[in-house]
Amino acid sequence: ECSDFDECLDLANACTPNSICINTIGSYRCGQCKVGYVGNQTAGCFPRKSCASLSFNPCDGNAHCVIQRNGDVTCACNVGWAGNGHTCGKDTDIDGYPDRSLPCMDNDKHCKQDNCVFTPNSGQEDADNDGIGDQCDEDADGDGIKNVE
Ligand SMILES: [Ca+2]
Ligand SMILES: [Ca+2]
Ligand SMILES: [Ca+2]
Ligand SMILES: [Ca+2]
Repeated sequence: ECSDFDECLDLANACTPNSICINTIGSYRCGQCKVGYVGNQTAGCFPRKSCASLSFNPCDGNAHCVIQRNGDVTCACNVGWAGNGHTCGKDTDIDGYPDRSLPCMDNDKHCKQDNCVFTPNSGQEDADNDGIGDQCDEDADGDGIKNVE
């Protein structure tokens, strides 16, 4: 008499990790990824990115998690904070640029320091390129003569 052997219990990784294994009489089958995982038997099953999942929380403490229409998860800084969502810094004038430059400044312009910290200038215009935004540059065109004169 032959008895069935449960490959799902007795073989480590009979199916790709985190996928469903179904024992059958004399054999076994591999099914879909388990709930909360995406992928397939050949590519592997990986944790589904989710704002609710504790194992996947890439957002800054001052950011919130956003699920895009295509299922991607992104982070956005909360109101009063600016940055790329993974790193957020205080944004006093709420124009989307932080009061101080953030470590992500090489990759995202919204991590660069606001060139006019207390005046909203979401365009960061700086006609004379001296690093002081037009909105608070006493000599916006850099010709040596103050705006008021
Ligand atoms: Ca700002
Ligand atoms: Ca500003
Ligand atoms: Ca300037
Ligand atoms: Ca001037």
